[in-house]
Amino acid sequence: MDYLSNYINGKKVPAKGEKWIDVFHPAKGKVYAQLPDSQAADVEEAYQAAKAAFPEWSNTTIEYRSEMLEKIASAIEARHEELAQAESKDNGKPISLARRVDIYRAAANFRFFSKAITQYSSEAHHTAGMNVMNYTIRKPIGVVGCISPWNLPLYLFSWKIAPALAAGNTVVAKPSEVTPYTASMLADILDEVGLPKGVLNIVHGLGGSTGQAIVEHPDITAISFTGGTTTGAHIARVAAPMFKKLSLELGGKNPNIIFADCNFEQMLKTTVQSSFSNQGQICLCGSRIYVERSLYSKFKKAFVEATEKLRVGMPNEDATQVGALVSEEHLNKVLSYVQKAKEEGGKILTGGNRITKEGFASGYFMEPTIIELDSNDCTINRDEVFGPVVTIMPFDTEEEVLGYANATKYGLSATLWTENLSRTMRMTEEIQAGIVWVNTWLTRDLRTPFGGVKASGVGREGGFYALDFFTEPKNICIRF
Ligand code: TXE
Repeated sequence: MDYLSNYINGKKVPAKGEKWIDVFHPAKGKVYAQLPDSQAADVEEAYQAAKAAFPEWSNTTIEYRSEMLEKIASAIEARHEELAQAESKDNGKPISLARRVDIYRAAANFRFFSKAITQYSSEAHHTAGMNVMNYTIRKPIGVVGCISPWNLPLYLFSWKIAPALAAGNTVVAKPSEVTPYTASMLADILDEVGLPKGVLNIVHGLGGSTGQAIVEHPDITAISFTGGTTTGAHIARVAAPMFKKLSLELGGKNPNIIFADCNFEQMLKTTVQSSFSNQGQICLCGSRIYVERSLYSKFKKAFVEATEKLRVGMPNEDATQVGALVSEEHLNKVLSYVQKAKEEGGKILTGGNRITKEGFASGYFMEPTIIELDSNDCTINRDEVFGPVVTIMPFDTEEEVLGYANATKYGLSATLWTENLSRTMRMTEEIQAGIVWVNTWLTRDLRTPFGGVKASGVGREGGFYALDFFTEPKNICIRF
């Protein structure tokens, strides 16, 4: 059994209390590690370390911070396989995905922001005719809080930490209690590269204790959070009276809109990925699939066939395409949505069940599931399910499908498949989402704004948007 520790002031330290939380191996349904449930006193210790480190870190040169992040990126790459194995074990995701996406991107996040910060510059506004010059400097905020979820553990942890550090802040960070392992491995990497002590502090524990203590801390004045919409709303309520700066990346219920003129093969291949990658546990997965009626029966047959060919298997096997869901509680939640969909008239075209065959019974495996609907007005098309479950439904007109796409409280991403340029321009303008992919999915350029509208969040991450979030602009106006 592994016991994880907090990483505060450059050292692995035990939490002050005695409360421990089990960490499960989702493919086996067994506890393999424990992490401390850190309380307010532990967060305070982390805050004090970050506060003490701030003056020096925020006054280092950009080149120095850039080099530090670069070293972290290289150290992650050097341990790529070890980290990928750990992520796959902790989360249940296929090892191939952990290698190709999670750990690759964790290193890329540090490398990207090591470069982005060197291109981040101040603005000046010369007010001609008045002998006035305004210039705007961007100062780091101070001690900031980063709270991340379990679906892409190190990937999303680093997506917040890297820009926060690049901009000169010091950080108190909490990974998800469900998947804390790679964050604790990151602590070893920080030691190895010689990140000054106190610059990045990692505290483990439950959302309601450790996370809450970070959000409630009066002097942690900015919080970057990715997680569920309900948690995001709670964090916003706690933080608002203290006027904290908030970046909230929340849930999604993303439409995947397919027109008959699309490139069918490309669309089919990508739609299988956008439906079931990471067991459907990506906030960007396209969980509501709308298909133009003239293509509907061809699509339905081919999509069911392709889905049934997906190899559900042990996460550590190279050939596995779909692994285990992250926890039993989450699996049961996903299954309850399938049950509800059936009660509301949905027809299961494939899947729908927990996998209980030999070798799988104690793990949290579920069949990739397609549900056919005849109405958009049902729970499964309203709530974020966050599992290997998608719905399909035909449509006749652009106006009709736009209505379906926007009939949700969420607005994170959308995917559109068509070769018609005018339709693309019309639809992309009207779809309510922070990100619209056309004839592709999950294609990312780290410079672009990432985030959602409506209940999918507040603020944007990525590129200079993240650096804007993690700095405070100060305008200086000089008359000469
Ligand atoms: O997330 P939580 P959960 C969605 C998905 C999922 C649902 C709930 O639909 O089924 O959210 O998942 C910390 N103060 N997404 O409950 O609780 C928590 O410890 C401060 C979408 O696992 O939001 C963890 O570190 N922090 C999502 C982080 O918040 C608190 C990815 C996220 O956990 C806290 C994951 C509190 N009071 C789930 N309570 C996405 N957008 O990608 C919890 N936390």
